[in-house]
Amino acid sequence: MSDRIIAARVVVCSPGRNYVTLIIETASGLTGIGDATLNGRELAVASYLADHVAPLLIGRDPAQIEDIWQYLYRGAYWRRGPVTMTAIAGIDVALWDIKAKAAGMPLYQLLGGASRERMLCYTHADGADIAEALDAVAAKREHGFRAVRVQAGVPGLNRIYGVHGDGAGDSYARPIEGDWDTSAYLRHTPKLFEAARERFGPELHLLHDAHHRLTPNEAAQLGRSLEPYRLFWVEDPVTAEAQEGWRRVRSQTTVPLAVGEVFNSIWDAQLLITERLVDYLRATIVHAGGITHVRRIADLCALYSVRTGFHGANDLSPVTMGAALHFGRWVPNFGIQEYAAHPAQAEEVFGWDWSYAGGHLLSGEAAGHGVTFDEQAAARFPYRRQYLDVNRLTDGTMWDW
Ligand code: GCO
Ligand code: MG
Repeated sequence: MSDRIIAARVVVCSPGRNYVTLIIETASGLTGIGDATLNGRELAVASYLADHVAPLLIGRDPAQIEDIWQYLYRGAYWRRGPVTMTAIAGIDVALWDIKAKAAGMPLYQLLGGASRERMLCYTHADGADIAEALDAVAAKREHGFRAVRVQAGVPGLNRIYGVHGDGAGDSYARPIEGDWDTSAYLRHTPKLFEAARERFGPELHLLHDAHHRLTPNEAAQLGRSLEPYRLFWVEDPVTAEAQEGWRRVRSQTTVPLAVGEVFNSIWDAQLLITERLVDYLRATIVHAGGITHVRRIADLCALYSVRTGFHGANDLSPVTMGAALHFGRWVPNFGIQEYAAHPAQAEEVFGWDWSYAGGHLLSGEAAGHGVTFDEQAAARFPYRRQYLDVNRLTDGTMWDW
């Protein structure tokens, strides 16, 4: 006999940072939890869900995940975009959670079973200068990390991505403005990785995030200058919109390339995948339509030897990490998972059975995705408006953050 959705509630809370959570309840007593957090635009998604979409779910069979997904995507005239696709993802993950709980299985079993026991992960190390950044890398190595993303301050620039916060923590009244100078960055970054290889030897995986700031030709220069240091990847060297620009980057450098944390659909990635212009796809479950859609992206990637490297900053809630680790446990073309610890207060609101050990992440064995949400605890952490940084060139011109 089929079950029925009887409630779909959105809760926005801020245990150390803002999270949007969707709770779906069924007539048979099952509860599914989904993450619908879009950093800096949380209430837009909350409204999309609560005001427009949640009423459409009531009375539906929660087992019909594919039809509900198609109804919300294909059925909507105004589709795609971060707000829509994050809202759909929240619903999709809650429904997969319910389906796995109904089956009494951890989610990875429903997806097709384990392809691996543990998922390689990378974390962040940064510093105001090269020495400080390398000390931060050393500290991460002490914790067992085998892959570390390294960002260092650039002489002459006051505040840049990844060094002075990830842009989400202190911008309450107005976005904080960073500054940027591409030539200074291109001069400095090879020195950082030369020093890192010298200090840590050949085995540690080193990653770097250029955060969408370069032209394709500048990205090609960066890639070539980093080739001697054998990076695991360079992330987002150019803006996501510069799709054909990736052809130039790819043809000029062999540095492995990663992209996709701002992608919302398979259409954003189609050219990059099918022309083999990138090595790792970072589209995430929460911002690209949930498990149902990211599975399609990963399958397309598999045809072109592109691997997953999912976004895992801490503005994606523990629910997304739980779902991503079940996905990573299954997906044959897994590459690496980003991992940045959540704020301590998040543990008062969310409970999870995934864990970190020795440079890897492990998915749990509880039925569903293994992440719980305590609505009463969430009420102790009310939403607070918060912005991502913005970025200007040193002459004041607005630039990509
Ligand atoms: C990363 C990302 C993040 C994003 C942030 C935006 O590689 O982890 O670039 O730091 O900027 O998640 O909300
Ligand atoms: Mg990034």
